[in-house]
Amino acid sequence: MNVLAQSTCCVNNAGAFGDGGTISDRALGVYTAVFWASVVLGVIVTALLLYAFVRFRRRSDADDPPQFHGNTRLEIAWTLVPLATFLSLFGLTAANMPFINNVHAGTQYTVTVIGQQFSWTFDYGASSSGARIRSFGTLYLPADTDVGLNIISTDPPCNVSPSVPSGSTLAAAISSEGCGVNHSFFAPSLGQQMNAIPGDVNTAPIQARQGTYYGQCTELCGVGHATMTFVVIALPMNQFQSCVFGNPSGSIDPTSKSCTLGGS
Ligand SMILES: [Cu+2]
Repeated sequence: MNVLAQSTCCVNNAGAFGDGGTISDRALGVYTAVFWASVVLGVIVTALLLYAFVRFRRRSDADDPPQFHGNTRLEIAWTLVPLATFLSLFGLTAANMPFINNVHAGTQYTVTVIGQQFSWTFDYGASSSGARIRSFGTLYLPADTDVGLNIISTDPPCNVSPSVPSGSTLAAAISSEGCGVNHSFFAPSLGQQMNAIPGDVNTAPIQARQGTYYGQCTELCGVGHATMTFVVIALPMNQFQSCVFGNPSGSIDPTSKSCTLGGS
């Protein structure tokens, strides 16, 4: 519902090929390099195959096409060229993984992302009055600024159905196992995805250009899984400050001007 309620102003690409920020830029850069390397390799291999089909085909029943065995130069070439190709693509991927996975050095803002059945809460710390500063269903970010995410799941609750006799083996099994539910924070156009696992804190960096982005839970977590959507709004820094930290009581008013893009 909150997705539909958003204004159509400033909505960025919601797909996985969005250019939402520096992290998605890196992911897209690796993807593009791998894609074009695959296209070039595919064209070369297809051309060589077609050439070999035609050039070395059997022309008649009596014809014995030329046989190749132990052509050392050919064998070295078709071993080294793919090896060098795949090692360089592996190197490119491995070199970019820390930037995509690890909270960047010097990051000043940390937001705790709380997944629960079936919604997302975002916690920005304590206000001057000691109250938690939280937003629900919408993650506010300062634009063009590195932010660290601590991603957790607060599920259980472990609700044993009243139809299961209390004290029974079944009730004990339900309450001791299988209550913890994983969620997964996924903001495709910002190039970030991380599981939310009960009892664990997973960290991830996030960075967004000014705009509105959509996200969703990507870990099947129960009957309301499909409703676990969220919105990311990247505001200019001064707007972000007054939207999130401007109220001593800690509350964030999503309808306020400071929390609205283009509001100021
Ligand atoms: Cu889910």
